[in-house]
Amino acid sequence: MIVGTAGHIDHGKTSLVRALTGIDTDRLKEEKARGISIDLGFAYLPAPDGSILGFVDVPGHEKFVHNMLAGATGIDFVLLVVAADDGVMPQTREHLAIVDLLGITRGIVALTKVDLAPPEQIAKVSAEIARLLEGTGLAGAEVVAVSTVTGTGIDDLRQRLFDAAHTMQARAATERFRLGIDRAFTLPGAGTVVTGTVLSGAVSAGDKVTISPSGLEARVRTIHAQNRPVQRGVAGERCALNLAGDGVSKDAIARGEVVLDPALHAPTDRIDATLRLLATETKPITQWMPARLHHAATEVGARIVLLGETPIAPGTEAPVQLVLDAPIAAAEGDRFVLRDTTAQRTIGGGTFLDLRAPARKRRAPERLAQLKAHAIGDPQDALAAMLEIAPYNIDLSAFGRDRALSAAQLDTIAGNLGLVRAAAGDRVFALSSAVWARFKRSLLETLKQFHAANPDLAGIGLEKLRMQLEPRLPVKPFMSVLQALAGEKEIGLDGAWVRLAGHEVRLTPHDEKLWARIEPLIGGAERFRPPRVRDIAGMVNLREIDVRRLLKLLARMGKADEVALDHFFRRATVAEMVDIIVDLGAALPEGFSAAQFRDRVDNGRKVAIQILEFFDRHGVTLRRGDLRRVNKHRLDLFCSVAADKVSGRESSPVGRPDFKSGRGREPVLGGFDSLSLPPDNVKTAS
Ligand SMILES: Nc1nc2c(ncn2[C@@H]2O[C@H](COP(=O)(O)OP(=O)(O)OP(=O)(O)O)[C@@H](O)[C@H]2O)c(=O)[nH]1
Ligand SMILES: [Mg+2]
Repeated sequence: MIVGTAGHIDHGKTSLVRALTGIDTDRLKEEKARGISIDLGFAYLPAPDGSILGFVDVPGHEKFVHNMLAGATGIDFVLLVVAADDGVMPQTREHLAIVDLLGITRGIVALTKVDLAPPEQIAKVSAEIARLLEGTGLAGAEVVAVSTVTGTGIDDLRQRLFDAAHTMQARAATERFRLGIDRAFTLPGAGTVVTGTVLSGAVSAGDKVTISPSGLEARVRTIHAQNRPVQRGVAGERCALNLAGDGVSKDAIARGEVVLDPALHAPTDRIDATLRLLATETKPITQWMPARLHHAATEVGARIVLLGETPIAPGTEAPVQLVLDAPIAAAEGDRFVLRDTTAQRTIGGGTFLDLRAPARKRRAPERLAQLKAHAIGDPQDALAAMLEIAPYNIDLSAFGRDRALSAAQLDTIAGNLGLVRAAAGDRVFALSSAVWARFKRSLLETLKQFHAANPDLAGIGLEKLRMQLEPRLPVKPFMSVLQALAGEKEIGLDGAWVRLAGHEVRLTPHDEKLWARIEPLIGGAERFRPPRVRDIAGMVNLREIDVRRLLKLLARMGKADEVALDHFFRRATVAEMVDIIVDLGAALPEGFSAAQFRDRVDNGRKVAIQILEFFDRHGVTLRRGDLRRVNKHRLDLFCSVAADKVSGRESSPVGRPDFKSGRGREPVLGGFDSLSLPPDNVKTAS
């Protein structure tokens, strides 16, 4: 358990910690000289049950409230100190308000210096304290009268702290690791050391960590938890980490940064949150009001954007967007405190709801509905609620990261909810099974209607299809979902075209016969320089116009391509040429020339250039000067994208594509990384 002091200057916080632990936490020369605390002090006390209590002693001076804030995050238990002779004073109120805004509900009031106050004064201050605590999370807290001069109440108080620690439930360490840094220093012989409270998860010697927001990477060499050398530090413990790594030094690390699991490093400067304005404020919070934001041990300038209709009145709570001057490392559900720009008073605070807040449409009803779902504390309930509302899909990886969830936790939640997951690159998107069913119905119905209206087309373009479906999925999850459906043989994917599995464009018997005569002419040994429409017409003794009509029809069906005017190649030949340029590209990463391509297809300079220009138009090749490079994102355009071929190229992170499994082992679909060229926007040379 970590105990934090709170209270007005000179009320006896440091003296009390010393009486309880035997440790003087005022270490600084200036603190000694002035007789006040300036920065945080730390002490430890072994309990009879073998556990160790950590103490964070904070300064009471109004100028050092920012230091108090840095220490107050991460404490479990507050020791609110009120001097019996002085009574409740301004920083008694302010520290109490801060503790309350941080959501700390366990604590004891130490009524100090009772040797200096007569009984009636003690009674008066006790009543004052009871009134003060009313309406806060500490309402009804025990008040213990103590004196560090006479020793009154000290043993009793210590025992009560031991009892509290004994009943305190250890924080779960199942989430990913985060530690808010309150000190960074160099230890002779050891190197760089950072200290702070482990906010979530656990850390072990040897772990790789990232300092966020700076992004500095480090390795944990050794760990002290609650002042003892250990192999592993867990949530709720004060830890000192000895860090190693390139560029790791005390000057490269600042108080307020967070040491975290590298997977969590994603600083943000725009956060949607709930904000409660303290009842003691005299003015409401208005649009774009500036403030100082305190989170963990960090402090940053911020602007407040109201998400509700009206200014926030004192004593009330409302959703806001916080636009920060600099990015911070945070997690959803973290508490924050706001102070005024001159750092003279605390004005309010609240809870972070969404770390990826949008800059636009931030007050749209749809957005506010999402925010409501974000406000749900339990991650499984929150996720279920989010997937019930537009846009009906979520980047599951980002959701897990922003709540500091471990991979195992996220997996369990997705399994419990029966989510359908789609892998796209290093991200995993999720849909509820109900939305998935709706999406699939919409997809199959759209394809059916498209085929009915366009019987001679091979299929609908990917992007056109995506825009028509309900719900509309982002490109990446959309692609991996299609991929999975193709694997299930529900649909067919031919390059950038999508069709129902059963759909096949059929030529009339007459055209069929004609094609049987023409195909060998453009598909044989001369396939890289096939005859043009006019030559074919002569060879099969037909009118040019009839040959052109048939070949254009075949192009629409995806069986031929018009590479240059009246010059058609079989689709299979185009696919073969794509393989050739891939080959050339691999051999010549700086680019290949038209002559080098011509040598491979042996078809003469003019035709070779026309083919390359055709590829340029479709984005398959990228031309610079006389050289071309291959655009790997467009390679699917002319080949039939068999599902197994694609999933072989990029393996799915969890399992094989498997749509039919119900709850329990949920499917994660292998997917591809980029959307091929939307064919609806491509003009062929005709
Ligand atoms: N008579 C009496 N004096 C006390 C007692 N506790 C503390 N003092 C005195 O009160 C003064 C302030 O004590 P500190 O412990 O430094 O007070 P603090 O709350 O830590 O002050 P800041 O950290 O500066 O906010 C010192 O001179 C102490 O000796 C007590 O129980 N009785
Ligand atoms: Mg002090």
